[in-house]
Order: sequence, then structure tokens, then C-alpha cells
Amino acid sequence: MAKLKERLQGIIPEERERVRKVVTEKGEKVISQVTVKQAYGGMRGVKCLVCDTSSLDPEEGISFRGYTIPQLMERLPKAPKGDSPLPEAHWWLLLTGELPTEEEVKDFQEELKSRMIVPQYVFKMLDAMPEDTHPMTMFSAAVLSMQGESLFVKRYNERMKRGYYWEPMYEDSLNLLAKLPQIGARIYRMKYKGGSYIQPDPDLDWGGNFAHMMGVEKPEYKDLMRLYFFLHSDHESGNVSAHTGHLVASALSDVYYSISAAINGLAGPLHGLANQMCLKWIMEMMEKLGGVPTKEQIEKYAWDTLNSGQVIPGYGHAVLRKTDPRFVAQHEFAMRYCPDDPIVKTVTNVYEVVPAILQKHGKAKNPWPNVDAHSGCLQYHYGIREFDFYTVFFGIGRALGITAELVWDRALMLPIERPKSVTTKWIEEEA
Ligand code: CMX
Repeated sequence: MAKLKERLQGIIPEERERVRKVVTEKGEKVISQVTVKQAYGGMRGVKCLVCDTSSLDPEEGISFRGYTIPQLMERLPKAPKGDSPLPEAHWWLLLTGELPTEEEVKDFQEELKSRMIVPQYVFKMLDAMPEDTHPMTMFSAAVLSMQGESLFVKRYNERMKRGYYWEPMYEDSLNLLAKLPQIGARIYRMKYKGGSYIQPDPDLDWGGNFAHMMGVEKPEYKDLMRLYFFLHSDHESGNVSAHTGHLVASALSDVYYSISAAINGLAGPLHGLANQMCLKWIMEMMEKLGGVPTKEQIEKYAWDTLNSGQVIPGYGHAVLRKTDPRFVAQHEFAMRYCPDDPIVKTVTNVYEVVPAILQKHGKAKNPWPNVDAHSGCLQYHYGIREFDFYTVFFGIGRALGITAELVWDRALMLPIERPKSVTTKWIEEEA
């Protein structure tokens, strides 16, 4: 048996016992109260989900299984000659809470490679879609089209016992993750490169292979994609994509239904689509002003955006109250490889100007940049200039976090999610 699955088999009984004890001893403790404002206001701050893969501190940002981004940049295994953590090593950490050894990562990479072949019907279906279909629609449909491959469904229909649900969920997750780089790159080359596809290189890692199949051969682009997938993987479980994945799977829907639904949520402009919106905003400003704008020009442009009732994409967050460390990690990459790129310079200048404007504007609780404020300019620098595609990158990365959570949802045998709703009349009369 593969080492990761074997490791999980060892951990799951202990975790089940830990959670059983917590629920027995603390089951009646109150951890959150809900106000009327929260019920109408997107449930902001209501503590009603449990997520062990990552945790989001408003001031410190994300930590994955207790490790910060800089810690994992140091400690997770890397590709030969690479500086970014390997996303597949990160999936191991998300699942087990343990940093894998080089040897364990190699074993896991072999597992992924053995499952990477995408069924031809997926490509046929993508080919049949209208030419102007958004890449996120294609991505979601591609994932959903493979639903018939689900081992979970097969085993469920064979009356598998609940205690074993996690195993086919793990297998389905691995089968799906292994194929995502090829599906993503296929959509890109189909839509924007006239269907000239690049075959996967069996000697490359998961993220490096994706970079290769996209057709960008600069060696550091492989490292950029490893970094990108690592950074976008998980942001605890209340965000729209992760919560959607968890909710759909709670009905015992399989990983294909669940990840396809999560991708649909990620495709909204207030969530993952903000990365394409943000670069569009920057480029329109540069086009209008004829090059790298001055700080005064950025200030005016930002006020015009706000005064026309639009949000400044890439800024603000529902939980964070400081600069997103995922923004910082991408900025460090940019300062290392492309500090003189005019778009990178503009992104940096926007960072120096916009927070003060948002503070003055007085609406956004968090005036600082989030992950989406930086990712687009790096892709643009390396020649991926089709903004519409940017959220697919996010989706491939986010699938790492959601699938890790789903395996644990099944391992802990969590029930179907079903909060209670009330009517406005009830609130008027009873609250
Ligand atoms: N520009 C202008 N106004 C903003 C703003 C921004 N960047 N961020 C928040 N606001 C406004 C909100 O629209 C809201 O206005 P109303 O009261 O008129 O509705 C007000 O400030 C309060 O919002 P908030 O409590 O600070 O933020 P929310 O938790 O409601 O929303 C988010 C969070 C991310 C949706 C919001 O900050 C936003 O729209 N940002 C721009 C889009 C973006 O970058 N999204 C990506 C987030 C990361 C991700 O998920 O990928």
C-alpha cells in the first residue's frame, strides 16, 4: 500500500477517538452566538465549522497545520534545483499534519503519476463546448464529467460500512488531483494556443509538469507554479469554495460533484475571479495613463473606481486584517525574478497607495491586499496573458486543500450539513 494511505490508516483511529472525546466532554459548550446582523450578513465571524488542515488568524494570516508560510517555504521538500515547496508534499502535510520526508514524497509522486491519464471523453466534451465558454466553466464541467469514475459511489452502492468511507474518498481525491494539471493546461492550450498540446513529462513533479504543459519553459516558472498552488491550497473552511466543497460532500456526494461545485463558487468576482479582475483593473489603468502610473495617478484612479460604486479588486478580506502573507510570498518571488517589470512595479505602487485610500473611504474593514492582488502580474510576466484563465490556476491549487478536508470529513464520519433558517417575521416577533 502507498505510504501516505498507510500513514492515514494509522492516524485516523487516534483522531476519531480525539474528536469523540472532545464532543463527549465539551459537546454542550457555547463557542459562538449569532446576531441578527450576522444572519443577514453572510454569517461573518460565526464559529460553526471545524477545520484542522489550516487556520486563519486575522492578524497573522494563514497557517497550514500550525506552520506559517515562511516556515513551510523552509521545511517542505522541494524539487531538484527548486526553491518553492512541492504542492504534493504540502498535500501530505494537510492530510497528516506531518512534514513528509523526501522518500515519502517520491513514493507519493509515483502514485500521482500512475493516475494522471485523463479519459479522452473529457477532452471531447471540452472540444464540443462553444468557443467563448469561460475557462472556469470548462474546468468545472471537466471535473464533473468524470463523476462516473467515482470509487466512492461504486463502494457505496456495494454497501460499504461508514467507517471505510474515507478510503474511496482518498482514492477519488488522488485520482482527481493527479489529472488536474493536464486538464488545466489542456483548457489553456485549447482556448488560446489553437489546440497545440504539450504532452506531460513523466520526470517532472505535479506543479512543474503543469508549467511545462502550459508551454512556459523558463525554469523559474515551474517554481512559480509550485509556489502558487501551495499558497492557494487552503484558507480554512469558511471561504466560499472550501465551504461549498464541504457542504456538497456532506450529502455523501463524491469528490467530483464536490470539487466541481467548489470551482463554481470560486468563479465569482468576490472570490477567486478577483485575480483576473485585479490584473484587468491594473492594465486598464496603465493603458489609460500610458505606462507605469505615478502614485498621484493611482490615487485618482482608485477614487474614480470607488466613486463609481465598484470595489478595488484584490483588496479587502472577510477575515484578514493585515497584508495577506500570500501576497507577501508572491511579492518576494517578484522582487527576486522580475523587479523591473512595469506591471510588477505598478502592483507595488498600488500597494503603497490603495490601503490609505480604502481607510479614508471608510467602508472596507480590511484595506490591505489579499492573495489576488499579486498573482496576475506574475502570470503576465511569464507570458500567460489571458486574464480569463487566471482563476483556473486558483482552482487547481484550492483542490489540494478541499480534497484534504473531504478525506477528513469522511474519516470523522461527519453528518450532512443542515443549519436552521428563520423567517424575517420570526426575527421581528421573536428576536
Ligand atoms: N473596495 C471597495 N469597497 C470594499 C472593498 C474593496 N476592495 N472591500 C470591501 N469593501 C466594501 C464592501 O463592498 C462593503 O460595502 P457595503 O457595505 O456597501 O456592502 C464594505 O466595504 C464592508 O465590507 P467588509 O466587511 O470589509 O468586507 P466583506 O467581508 O463583506 O467582503 C470581500 C470581503 C473580499 C468580498 C471584499 O473585501 C471585496 O469585495 N474585495 C474585492 C474583491 C476581492 O479582492 N476578492 C478576493 C478575496 C480573496 C479571495 O477569496 O480570493
